[in-house]
Parts: sequence; C-alpha cells; structure tokens
Amino acid sequence: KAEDGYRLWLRYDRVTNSRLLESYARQTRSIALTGNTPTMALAEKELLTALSGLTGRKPEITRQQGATTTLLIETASAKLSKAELSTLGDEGFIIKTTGTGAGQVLVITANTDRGVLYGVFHFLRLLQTQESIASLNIRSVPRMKLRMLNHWDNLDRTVERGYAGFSIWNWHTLPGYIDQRYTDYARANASLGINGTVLTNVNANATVLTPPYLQKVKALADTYRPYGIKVYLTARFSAPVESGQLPTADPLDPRVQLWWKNKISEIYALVPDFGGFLVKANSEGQPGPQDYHRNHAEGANMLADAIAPFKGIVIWRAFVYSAEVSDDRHKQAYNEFVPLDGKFRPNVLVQVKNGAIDFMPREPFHPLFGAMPQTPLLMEFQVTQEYLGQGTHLVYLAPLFKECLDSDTYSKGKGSTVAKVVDGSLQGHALNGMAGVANIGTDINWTGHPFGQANWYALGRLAWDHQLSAAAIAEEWVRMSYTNDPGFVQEITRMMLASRETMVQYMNPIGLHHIMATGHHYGPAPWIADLSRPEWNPVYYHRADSAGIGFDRTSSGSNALGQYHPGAAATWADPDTCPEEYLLWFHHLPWQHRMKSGRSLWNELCHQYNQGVEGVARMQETWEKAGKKTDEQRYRQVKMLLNIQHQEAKWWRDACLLYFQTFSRQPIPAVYGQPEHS
Ligand code: GCW
Repeated sequence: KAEDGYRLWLRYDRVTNSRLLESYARQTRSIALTGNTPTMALAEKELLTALSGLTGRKPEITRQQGATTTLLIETASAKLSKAELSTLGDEGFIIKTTGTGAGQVLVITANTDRGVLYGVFHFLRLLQTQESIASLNIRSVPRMKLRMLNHWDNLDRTVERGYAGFSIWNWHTLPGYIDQRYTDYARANASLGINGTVLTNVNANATVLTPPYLQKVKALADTYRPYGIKVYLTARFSAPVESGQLPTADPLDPRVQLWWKNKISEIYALVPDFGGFLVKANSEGQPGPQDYHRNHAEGANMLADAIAPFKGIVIWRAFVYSAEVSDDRHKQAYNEFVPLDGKFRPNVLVQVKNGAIDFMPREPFHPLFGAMPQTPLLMEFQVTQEYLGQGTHLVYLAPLFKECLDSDTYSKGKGSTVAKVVDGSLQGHALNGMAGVANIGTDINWTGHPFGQANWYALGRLAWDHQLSAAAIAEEWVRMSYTNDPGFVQEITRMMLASRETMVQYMNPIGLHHIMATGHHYGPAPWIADLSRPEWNPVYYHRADSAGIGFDRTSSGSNALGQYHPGAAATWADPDTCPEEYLLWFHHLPWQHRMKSGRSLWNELCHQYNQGVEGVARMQETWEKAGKKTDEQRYRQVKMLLNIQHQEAKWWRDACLLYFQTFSRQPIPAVYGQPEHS
C-alpha cells in the first residue's frame, strides 16, 4: 500500500473497539450541517470521508436539523447561549451534548465557519483516538493567534534544510494546476489549527514578488482560504533594486516606500486576505536596512506602514549575527534588538528562534524572550531536523518545544514563562504566535522519516495549546497514525518521549553545541577550526583544551549570561547549581570536574555518549517488538532508519570521544564501551 505514509494522522481506519464503534455510529447517524460556504463544504467532505472510514457507514448529512438529527454542525448555533459563544473568538469552538433522551443532540459550533471546521477535526480526533463521546462538553480556544509554518522552499523547488524531497509547490504548473497534495496539505494543517503558511525561503530572492509568480501565489491562497490558512511571503529587502526599478532599497527613501506600497497593493488585489511578510535582513549575507545605515526597526516599519492599510503584518526575524561583530554570537541578536524595543509599529512581530545559537539539540531559551516587553515576539521552532539527524534520525521534538516554552524568563517575576511571552498574555500583546520551519516535501510520506510527521503534528498542536504535554501529543499522534492497540501506544509513545534525550546524549551531551560538520550540519566534526568566520568553527563552541572543555559565558567569559534576568541566570552562573544539561554551554570546566553522578567530567562525557548509543539500541528493540503491529511498509522503513541511526550514534560517540581525548589525555573507561574504531 503506497499510501501508508501519505495519509498522515488522518487515516480514519475502522474503529476496533466494538462498543465505541456502535456509539460513534449512533451519534453520527444523522448529521445536520447548516450553511454551504466553501469551509462548511470542506467540513462536510471531511466528515464523510472520516466517518465512512471510522465507522464503515456513510452518514446521512442534511442541511437542516430535523427530528432525528444526532449531530448538529453549525456556525453560531442557537443551541448555545450568546454568552457561551462570546468567549470563543474567531477560531475557538464548542462540542457539546445538548438535550436528553430522544432529544439529545451533539452540537459542534463556533462563531465562524473556520471555528466549526476546527471543531469537526477535533471531534474526529476523539473518534480516532477512541475517546468516549457519550457526554461531551468541550470548549477550545487557541492560545495563540498566529500558528504558522515557515517553508524554506525555493522557487526551483529545492528546500533549504529540507530532507523530504523537493518543495511541494510546483511553481511550473501553477496557477493552472492544483495538485491534490496542496489540498491535503491544507487539510492536515487545518486539522491542527495551523492558520498561516510562508511559502518561500527566508533566503529566497525577490522573484516571487513578480507578477507571474503572484498569480501562482493567488492560486495557492485561493486553495488554502477555505481551510482558514493565510498565505505569507518572504520579502527580500533588496527587491526594489532586484526588480531593476530602483537604485536603492533604503527604507527612508520615498521612492522605496512607494515601490513597496505599489507592490503591496498589487498583492492585495490578487490575494485580499494576504497575511504579510516574513523578513530575514542583515543576517548571513542577506540585504537589509543596515546596508543603508538604518536599523532593523526602520526597515521593518517601512514595510509595516505600507502594509498596514490592508491589515497585513510584518514578521521580522531576530536571527542575526555578523562577521564584523567579534563578541559571542550568543549575544548578538539581543544586543541589536533590545535597544529597539518600543520602536516597532504595532503590526510588526519579531520572530525569535527558541535558542540564541541555532536550533541545537539543546539550548537554553533565547535571552530575547522577556527582554522586549513592548514588542510581540513570535516563537520560531525548527521542525525540520537540520542539526538533529535530519531525515534519518527518529527524534520526537515536542519535549524540546515544551522545554523552551516552559522555561521561566522571570521577566515579570517567577512564572513568566516563554510560553506566556509568546502567547502575548505576559505583556498583553493581541498579536502573538508560533512558527515552525517545516519538514514537508514531495516524499510520499511528506516528511521523509515516518516519525517526522509527529513533529509537524506537535508544532501545530502546541501552537493551538501550549499546555498540552509532549506525552499527550505523542499518544494522540500514535493512535491516529498507527493503531489504538494499548501495548503499541504505550511502547511507541515511550520510545518517542525518550528519543530527544537520546539524541542529545550521542550528539551534544552536557551542554555541548554546534559541533556538527560545517555546511550540511549532519555528522560530527568538533575538530573543524579553519573556517574564515570564527563562529562557524565548532572549536569556537566547545573550546576544549588540555585544561578542560566548555564555553565560559559567565562574567569571567563572554557574559552572555548577563543578558538573562537574574532569576533565570542565577542557577546557571554557578557550575555547582547549573543543571548539567547546560553545564558546558555556560562553563569551561576542568576534565576532572566532579559531576553529580560522582564521575569526572571526562568520564561523564564518555558515559553520556555511550548512553546515547544504547538509547538508540533500545529504540530498535522497541520497534522490533511493537513495530510488527503496524503495516509492513512503515515497519521496514523505520527499522532501516533506526539501523542507520544506531550506526551514526556510534559514529558521533567515537568521533567526539577520540577527538576530545586528544585534550583530556585520559582513557575511555572500558565499562562505557570502547570506541569501535580505536
Ligand atoms: O539554521 C541556519 C541554517 C540556514 C538558515 C538560517 C536561518 C534559512 O543553517 O540554512 O537559512 O539558519 O535561519 O536564517
């Protein structure tokens, strides 16, 4: 069955529990779905497909509630009080059992059709995960306004840091041809509540802003609109120059301002609900306002003013570091952006990566969170596993996302979590959100690694509700994507939850970071030292020498720690209180440093690396046992990938330990396993 991976978590396989099957069939026997907008039509179609699969019976769907209606789906249902509806906003929904006896009806309602569609997907999830629907009273409102995917997709269909084939958007056949995959992509996103997508790479040139490409963008926007998904584009700052029309892109030049105004009107004429722009400026060689001695706020505000009349927004990335600044790369974004707090227009958000370096296996939260109270900060997570084993390693990322979201910035006292910064509640920002750099491509299963789908899923679920636990999300995903078999669910959920820590252990234990090979960022290369820019060299980050290892970021070193609120920094500042997972991130410590385990730092490093390898071996065992309960195709795929992961975990361990041993000059304790190639 070639489609095993293609159906994602929307498989809708027959419910195996006969008692539940019976109750689901009864409750969905007669559906009234009022309204016939495109969005309601999608809800209807999804219900038909899903219920036919789940219950084996095609439900009867009418336009009006009748005496026999068991499930009523309508916008602003009179079955609910105005007061109940008033708390739902534009996107929240209610699923509620109303009435009694023969008059009992299950109602799915919201203030908008979009909200109803989200409610329908939620309802279907209950069936897919085999929850009781006998008596429901669910109210769900997204905690964040912008729930987005960022695609680093180029118009030639290559995907920067994409490991699942090519870009799903075939710009050549657009706008005339709408691939089925475009709509399945939208369904999958809508099922999670994702409501925005940036179609183009932050490093892309300005071609997408030319008239022929805007026609193609329009075709995609038209396709996504009924699913509640808005389209955004990256805006290359030098576009006015690249277009050949102006000699400058200086944001304070009236010709430049006019150019953008015109361009934006042109876009809105085609896409009236266009979301706005995502901009990477003055970072890694991209053009930006600083080329004209203007700051980031001046650049962002110019675009913001031009797009404001259309209610569009500008998302300005804070991922900046430059060769000219010799200071710790960790500090650069903070140094550039904090002084600009309060200077951005109200329709600008600053998008901040979860950590200050770059999507490492483990990073402390970015010091900008909590440090720009007057500016809405949008979270940028990476779903694609650039530094995390890419498309071959099984790494479930919800624990990483949660670790960051749950971190306490202390910016307004204890409990000022990153989640509260990005959901806007801490500082009262109505504009707020979370984005994930997508891992989606043309691969038949969308994400390359079958378990990569779980990371797309988790990103969407957490953007909707960051209070969900990583375990709950994994469990849902496993049930929907594989089976409700309790043993399988338990074992595979456990495997997923451990996978991120295992990856940290075999790649970057104890706070090590950025020791991947330069360029592709895949395997280990802590020895690289000769690249032109110091901060591209792994040796810059681990700083191993005969005395010890780690990056001193305390006041005796780069003092990146000084950028955090004292409440957060206090425990990190002292090696004795610093959680060991961040130890070498903040401290350079002697090889003999005593760890909590009683081991020396060197021995602990050996231990951790080896634990990582053993962790993968355990994943292999789990999959071997439980994996047979799934289809042959995915069983074999994951098995082969785990074999590679095991080999590569050993590669990481052996390469890193043999290299670091040249400094520590100590034996690798036999009990932790000798590197195979020593
Ligand atoms: O993680 C790094 C990547 C670049 C990427 C950059 C960014 C899109 O290695 O490929 O460029 O970050 O986030 O801008």
